[in-house]
Amino acid sequence: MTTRELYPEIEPYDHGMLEVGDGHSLYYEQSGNPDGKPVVAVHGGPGGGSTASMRRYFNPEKYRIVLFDQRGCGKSRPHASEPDADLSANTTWHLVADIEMLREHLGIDKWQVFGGSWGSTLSLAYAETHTDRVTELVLRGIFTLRESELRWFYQEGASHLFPDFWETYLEPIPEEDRDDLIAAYNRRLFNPDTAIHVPAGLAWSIWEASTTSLFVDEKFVKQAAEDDFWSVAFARIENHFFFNKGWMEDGQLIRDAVKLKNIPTVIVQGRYDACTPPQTAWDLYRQMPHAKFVMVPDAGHASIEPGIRTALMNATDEFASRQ
Ligand code: STX
Repeated sequence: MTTRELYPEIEPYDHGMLEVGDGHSLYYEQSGNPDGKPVVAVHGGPGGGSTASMRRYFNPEKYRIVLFDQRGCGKSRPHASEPDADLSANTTWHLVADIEMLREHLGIDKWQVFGGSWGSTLSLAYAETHTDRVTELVLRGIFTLRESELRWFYQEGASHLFPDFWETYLEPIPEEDRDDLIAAYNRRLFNPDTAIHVPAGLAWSIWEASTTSLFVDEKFVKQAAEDDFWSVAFARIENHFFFNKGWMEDGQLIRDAVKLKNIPTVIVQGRYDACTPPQTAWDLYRQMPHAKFVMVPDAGHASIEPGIRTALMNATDEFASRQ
């Protein structure tokens, strides 16, 4: 299969901070065509923050591209890497409400929702809550925060594929405390002592960075290892959401996907996705058979992998001219 390159780099024509309540202010930006079809790109993690490359999955002449940083990460404030960060007002449902507030703030009636990994989780939660605001869904590396999915990646499963990287993940946690690694990490990540939460944040983030692509993305691993500011916030936010099971019932997002039957949807999944294995994407597809399912045969989890990015761009191109 021929693969595509991303659209050229672009700069936002507008950006700002939106106060969403509870003392949180979110960074947002718009790029592409101000009169184009609106799309909101929902980043992963949670806690990953938006990146400039996320603008490049959309034809900039046809789309009005909205990116934002979810509570506590990226350029949003307060930042979750602060030693005594308080994440109590940072939950799935706060973020769903934030997306609605941003939509209203920008004067957008309906928009396409595009998200991978945790971005797919939040996109599903948003679309199932505000179904009439969503024109299309483009979802990748499907993650729905079920206990089985969390177990796979943080307790036992992916560990069997990456025994070498797993050792680094286990390092901050003493042997006698490994029965529930998400809980063990929770205690360390939220300890206000930097000598405790920084090493835990780095180890957690390095694990994820090491395992997201079919071939190890050394640049991403290096970033996770060197950027405490990013890694501590990423680890804390992810862990906080997973420790609390996303404030959802197990399987809720897949169960309620029947509500999405009128929303044109593309699901893009890497066959060798070790972070969010294809089972979840398949279970979702079974609940929304109207979706188009693209199984990329030679990819892992990351949106930037050639087969994944090509399938995503084909999807946004196909939807670009829908009214
Ligand atoms: N978390 C998967 C996820 O959403 C379980 C994710 N993994 N890496 C990312 O997001 C970034 C590339 C955004 C850092």
